[in-house]
Amino acid sequence: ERPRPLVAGNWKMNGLKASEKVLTEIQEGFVAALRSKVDMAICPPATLIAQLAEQAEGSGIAIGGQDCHARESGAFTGDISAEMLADAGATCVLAGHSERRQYHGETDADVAAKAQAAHRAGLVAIVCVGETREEREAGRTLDVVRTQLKGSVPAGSNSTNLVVAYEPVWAIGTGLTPTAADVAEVHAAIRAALRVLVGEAEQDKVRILYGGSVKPSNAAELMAVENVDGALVGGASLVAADFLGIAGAY
Ligand code: G2H
Repeated sequence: ERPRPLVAGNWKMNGLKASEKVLTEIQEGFVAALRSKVDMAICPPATLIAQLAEQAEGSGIAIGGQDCHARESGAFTGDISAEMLADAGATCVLAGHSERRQYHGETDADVAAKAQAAHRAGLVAIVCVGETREEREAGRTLDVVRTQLKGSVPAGSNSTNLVVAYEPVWAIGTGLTPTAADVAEVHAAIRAALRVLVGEAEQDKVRILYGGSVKPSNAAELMAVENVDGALVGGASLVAADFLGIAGAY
């Protein structure tokens, strides 16, 4: 039995108060037939979490953060803790998105600490992994993804507090996507690695999302791949019709 799919939107650094309209449209389109098949989450910028969490209440759409600090509070100017996200109404948070790894130098150990903080605050951690173009061309994809997973998934993770997102860095925002066979290979390797990380009884229930240039036109093919239990959607999650189209691919 496959886990219930999750379609999560990552708005990145996009969205103002007026973006409530996008959520309104998504809510209107998240009709019973769709709701019965997929879970949905939106990770807006932190400034919008409280507002959108209030708006989304009762709609079945979860609101999440895009990052959190490892500590609960303290002298960390500009940072936001997992507890603050939870207090604002978030129920999940991305950890180790490649843009955080790339632009903020986050290491696997940093990502594990953030995911652990998420668990401490009662949030689901969506841990992101993925290889660069150079790593893929050097044939190191599976090695890189296994190493990232091992270093980024904290102890105490299970199928209710962990989601893994595989996002090949070269596919992010580029319009390029790996072939279904490539995705199948990496997701199978992630599933196998999860055996060790969360245990035999939990590994097949952990959702493994694919992310990187997912759009309505390629969603059905990607989502049909074995061990693909949903999508992490960037650009297309900013347009309600596209995001709903992707969720409708199930
Ligand atoms: C990958 C993805 C969402 P996009 O970063 O996290 O973005 O769908 O724009 O490639």
